[in-house]
Amino acid sequence: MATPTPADKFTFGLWTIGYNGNDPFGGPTRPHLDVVEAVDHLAELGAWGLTFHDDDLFAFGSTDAERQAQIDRLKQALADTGLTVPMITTNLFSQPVFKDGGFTSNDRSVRRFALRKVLRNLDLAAELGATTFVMWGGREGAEYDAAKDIRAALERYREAVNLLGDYVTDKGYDIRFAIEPKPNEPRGDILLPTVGHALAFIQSLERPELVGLNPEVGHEQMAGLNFAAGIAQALYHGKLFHIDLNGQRGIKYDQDLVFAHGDLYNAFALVDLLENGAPGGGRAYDGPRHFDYKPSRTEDMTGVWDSAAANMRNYLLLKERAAAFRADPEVQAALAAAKVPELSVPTLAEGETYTDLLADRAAFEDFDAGSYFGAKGFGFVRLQQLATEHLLGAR
Ligand code: 3MF
Ligand code: MG
Ligand code: MG
Ligand code: MG
Repeated sequence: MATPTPADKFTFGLWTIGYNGNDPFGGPTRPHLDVVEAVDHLAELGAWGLTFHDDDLFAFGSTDAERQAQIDRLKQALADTGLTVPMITTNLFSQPVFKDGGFTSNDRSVRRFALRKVLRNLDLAAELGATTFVMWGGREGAEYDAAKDIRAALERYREAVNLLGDYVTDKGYDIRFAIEPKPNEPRGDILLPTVGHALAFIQSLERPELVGLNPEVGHEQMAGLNFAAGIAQALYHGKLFHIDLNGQRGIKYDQDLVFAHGDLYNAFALVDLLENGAPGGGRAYDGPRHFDYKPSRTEDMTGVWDSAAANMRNYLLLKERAAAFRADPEVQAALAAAKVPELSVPTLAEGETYTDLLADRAAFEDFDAGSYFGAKGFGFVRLQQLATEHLLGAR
């Protein structure tokens, strides 16, 4: 049951399984992972797709021939295994040229170079059939307030995304953009730090319909936010275009643990939402279940592949737990007692106006607000205990 198949739509970044252990305090602890080996292993494990940054596949500064050779090797591996490339993204953060950002660098010539790098990668996305183009603006930010005019930076960000929207539209590409918020790291503060900031920014664009979100579990949790709740709001606005699944334990550096190795309750709520959260039940999100994690630098290559499998297994186990939770008659009774379904009933009757509300004595004059003291508890704790027991496999 908890064995992944391509129908589950599990995808991995090449930079995830390919993480060599390099961190700010120490060098690599593992060898380089070749893309063909990555594709073969992922296919064996039951994954559906691979994603990558341009620089993951071919080194920055590659000649056209070197670049093409790597693209061809990837294409052959995809043809041999049936793996897909549903999303690609551009690295605008590793090279020295991007030390003050790409789209929002104070240096105009860097911004023009960044746009050219992304346009080139959009052509590759179209060539490989990727329909989502993620944009994580890791270096779009600052450490010092006087160093960055935030309103000008947002205007340049907007200029860039508008141009990319024009490009895919004119080219007829079937590609949508997904902005990935993150509060900090590597910059002291990053622009569009949370789901909420990004949602507001998207509404300022010329083609907002082309742009959505790629929220990451750990990124929202680094800001102390509830990830599942953020995803619910992204879904509410029709903006969940992609998702980065991983684990994070509290407000600290970006841990990128295996999915469910962080806040397990929130992972449970998230899977329940994605799998059962459509209005009336069923999948609320049908896109890739994309893992953006880092196999800890303590692990050898066996540990890398074990951790890749663990991401998928944990998702499927939580999916089973969430299905059992929903099917449990005691849970259904507890949900009803907690009035969870009642929140879907509009507060006003059909056609009712504020005049009608003001005339309704039962709503105010005759309403016994005091009767709530010591009575009419919602039973949310009982509901959470039932969730806990399902999560622990006790029911
Ligand atoms: C960094 C990230 C990024 C993005 C990637 C786009 C390197 O914290 O999460 O991974 O996910 O650039 O998908
Ligand atoms: Mg991340
Ligand atoms: Mg992360
Ligand atoms: Mg990410």
